[in-house]
Amino acid sequence: MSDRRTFSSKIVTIERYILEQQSDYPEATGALTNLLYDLALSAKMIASHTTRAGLAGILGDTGEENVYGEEVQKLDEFAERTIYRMNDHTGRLAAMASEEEADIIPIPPNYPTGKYVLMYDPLDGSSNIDYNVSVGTIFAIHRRRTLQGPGALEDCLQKGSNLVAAGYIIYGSSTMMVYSTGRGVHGFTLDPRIGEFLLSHPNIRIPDKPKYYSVNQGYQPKWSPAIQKYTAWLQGDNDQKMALSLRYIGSLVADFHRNLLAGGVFYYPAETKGGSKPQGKLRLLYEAAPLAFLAEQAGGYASDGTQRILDIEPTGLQQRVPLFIGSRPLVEKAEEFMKTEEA
Ligand code: FDP
Repeated sequence: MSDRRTFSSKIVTIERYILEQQSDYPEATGALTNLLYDLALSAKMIASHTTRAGLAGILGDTGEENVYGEEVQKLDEFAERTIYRMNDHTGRLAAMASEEEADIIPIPPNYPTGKYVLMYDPLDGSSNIDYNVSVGTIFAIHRRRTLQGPGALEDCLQKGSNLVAAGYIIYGSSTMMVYSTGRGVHGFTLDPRIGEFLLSHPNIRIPDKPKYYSVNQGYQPKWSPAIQKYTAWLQGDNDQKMALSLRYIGSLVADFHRNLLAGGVFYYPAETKGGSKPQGKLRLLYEAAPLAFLAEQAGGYASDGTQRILDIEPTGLQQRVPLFIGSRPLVEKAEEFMKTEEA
C-alpha cells in the first residue's frame, strides 16, 4: 500500500474554498458565494462542450455577426446561453451584460433582482476554436449602484477599482477557473473524472523574473515609435541586456494565464499610421478591467499606456482600450515609453 503521507497537499474543492472564504465575512448573505459557484458550474457545462466540440459537430460559424461585426460561432452561443440561464432566475443579479450583446441584459420581470451585476465575455478568443487552441470565459462582478428595481446601465458602467470579484475560465489542456474576490488570486483545475474544480494554484503571484512578452507582432508597421522602441527594449535593447522570449497565442485568456504564471507582459496597443484600431481591440469592461483586477491581485499591473486600467471611468459597454498587462515593472516601462511620445 502506498504511503498516505506522500501527498502532503490538501484536496480542496472550489465549493469548499468559496464557502470558507465567506465565513471570514459574518455579514455576508451568501449571494456572492453562490454566484461564484454558479459560474463554476457554468464553466463545467461549457468545458464539457469545448472538449467535444469537433465530435458534436458544432464547429463553424452561425453566419451571424455580433455587435462588433465579428462572426459569432456556435460555441459562443452555447457559452452565452449557459451563463445567462444559470443566472437569470437566482435573485442574485440586478442585470447582466455580455460582450456578445449591445445592451445590458435585464433580469426577466418574473424573477427577483439582487444586489450584483455580472459582466462576461462568454468565449474569448473564439476565432481559435476551429484550430483546437485554448479559449476562455472572463467574468466581472460589481455591486449595483441603483437602489432597487431592474438594474440599469449605470450599474454596469463602473470603473474596475469597484470590482467585487473577477476571474476567468481557461479551456485548455485542462480546464481551470482562476478568480479573485480582492484577497489574492486562486486557481482551480477541473478533474473531469469527478467533475470538481480542485484547488491547484493557491495565492498566485506573478514571478519577479519575467520570461515572456506577448503581442501580435504582425501589426508592428502600424505601431507608434514608442511601441516600436518598447518592443525593442523587451527584446534586449536595455541596460540589463534582458531579452524576453515572444509567446503569442492570440487568445487573451491563454496569453494572460501563461504570463500570470511565468511572468511577462501582454500588450495590445493602439494602432497609429492609418491603422483601423485607434483604441486597440480589447474591451474595457469585458476583458481589460477584470484581468487588470487579477493582475494587481497577483502583484502585477495593467495600464492603457498612460493610466491604470482600474481607474478608467467607462463611457460605454463596448468601449475599447489599449492594454498593457502583466509584471508591474514591464507595464510601468511601457508607460515610460508612452510618455516620451506625449512630450
Ligand atoms: P478573438 O478575436 O479570437 O475573440 O478580443 C478577442 C481576441 O480574440 C482576444 O482573445 C485576443 O487576445 C485578440 O482578440 C486577438 O486579436 P488579434 O488576432 O488581432 O491578435
